[in-house]
Amino acid sequence: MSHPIACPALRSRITDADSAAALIRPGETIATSGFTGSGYPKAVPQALARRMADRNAGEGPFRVNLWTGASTGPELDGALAAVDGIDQRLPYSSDPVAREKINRGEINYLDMHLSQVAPMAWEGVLGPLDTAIIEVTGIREDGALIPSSSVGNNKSWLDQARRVILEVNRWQNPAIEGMHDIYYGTRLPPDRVPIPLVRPDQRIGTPYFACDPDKIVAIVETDAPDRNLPFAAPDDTALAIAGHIIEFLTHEVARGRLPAALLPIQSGVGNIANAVLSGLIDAPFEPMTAFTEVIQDGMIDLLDAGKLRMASATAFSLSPHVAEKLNREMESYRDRMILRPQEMSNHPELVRRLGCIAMNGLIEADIYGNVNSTLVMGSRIQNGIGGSGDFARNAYVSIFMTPSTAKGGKISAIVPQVSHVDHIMQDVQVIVTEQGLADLRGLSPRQRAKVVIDRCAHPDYRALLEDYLLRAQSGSYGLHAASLPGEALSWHQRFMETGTMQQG
Ligand code: 0RQ
Repeated sequence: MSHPIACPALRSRITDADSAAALIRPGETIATSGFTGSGYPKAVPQALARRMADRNAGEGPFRVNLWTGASTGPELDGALAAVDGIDQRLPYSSDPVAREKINRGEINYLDMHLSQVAPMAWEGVLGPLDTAIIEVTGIREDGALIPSSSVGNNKSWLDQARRVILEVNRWQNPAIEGMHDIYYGTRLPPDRVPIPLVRPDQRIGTPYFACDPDKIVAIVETDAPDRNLPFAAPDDTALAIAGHIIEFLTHEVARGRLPAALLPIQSGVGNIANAVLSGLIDAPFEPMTAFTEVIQDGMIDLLDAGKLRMASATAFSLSPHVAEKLNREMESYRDRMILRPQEMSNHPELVRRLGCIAMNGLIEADIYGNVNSTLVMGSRIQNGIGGSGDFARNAYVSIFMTPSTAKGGKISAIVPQVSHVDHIMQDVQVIVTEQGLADLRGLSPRQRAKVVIDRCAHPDYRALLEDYLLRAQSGSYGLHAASLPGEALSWHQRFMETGTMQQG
């Protein structure tokens, strides 16, 4: 395809970003492409932010509701948040400017399970959708849209929006065409039927989005890479965590509880998750598959090493140099990757059926194995629950990993009681820190507490946790999961008052 916009009828809608952004009115709900910093629109949101800034200086506030797939890039979340342009935001955001405004109570942030966003939008409970702004790689002659480096909720946004603005990004290699699998078989109950996917490498849809051409009001051409932060090189902590997980998986294979090639792996966001993937290169498992949400650098390494046969996800989440390499060599990767709508990549039915090995990060875990992934000190949003809940509850093995301390040792990641619960103890089977791995399967809360403290807590906090548990086990209202409510969150209180969870 020589010109990325091959559909003659749609070429007449090509315009500039300012004209496209001028179609959006204050108070609208806009839904965009974009998932973990890939495939988000880059020009129209910045033009919209300029309009908002102008209007804020004159006529008064210009804000919109912003729905996406997950996190986007500084040109979208960052630009709109900086001009106070976001009223409501869903479902996952990691932008530092937006985070600050959410935590100041200036943005209404709906932190939702990523698999549930599209179905809830279809139910109508989120309200009507005015404008979809979707990045695509190209438009075929018949009007079908070639997706970009993420799929996210694009299919649903294109279907539901009253009008559609497309950004056609020439930066994306046209060889990406054919990588995507867009399933159009979803329905609301009572018409919902089983999803016919039984292997991670299976295609059940079409490579393209369909969109009513009458709804497409503007097409803007861009030529810009996704902007993602590079992953940090794995440090000793990340390497130790990776080592514990690989030892555990090796043991599970030896016991006959996992096949030699493992089950499809899911890996969360962040440096530790990426380090674990890199660590799998030297592990004996092959050929692995991935049924996950994002494809990070570590997965590309595994594909390159021949350890990973294929990866199914909804988006890339790559360091800039790896994104460039992938884009350059797209032809050689295309048939080993499938990008699906996030409703499919994270679908509980599929995660359960395929038996994923889920590996996600956490903020803090308590001695019983309840996990907080989202709220620092119980109130300050970090990013959001993302897909961690979609996978954790339904996985074959649900692993959570973290350094045992944060903020230079001033915070223990293992606490008497989590200050907020995202994943209840029933959804948390294994906890790993650089100190060790706690396999909590088959253990009661009393047994869990001992294993979590012994294996996962940092030595600086171990004695404090043992002391708490001992006293709780004599002074608690019940002894099933002993707790001292007046003291359980005192570590957090101490941190907020003194800057450390350590005792004076
Ligand atoms: O803050 O950046 O200011 O230094 O949290 O922590 O240790 O770099 O870890 O990058 O793996 O992220 C849970 C946030 C971990 C991530 C979380 C502070 C710490 C640092 C990041 P700074 P690290 P990671 C599917 C899976 C939810 C979504 C999910 C996440 C920052 O994994 O967002 O799992 N998970 N999705 O200092 C205070 C603590 C802390 C703490 C860490 N106990 N107290 N601050 N931090 N622990 C993929 C998707 O859904 C898209």
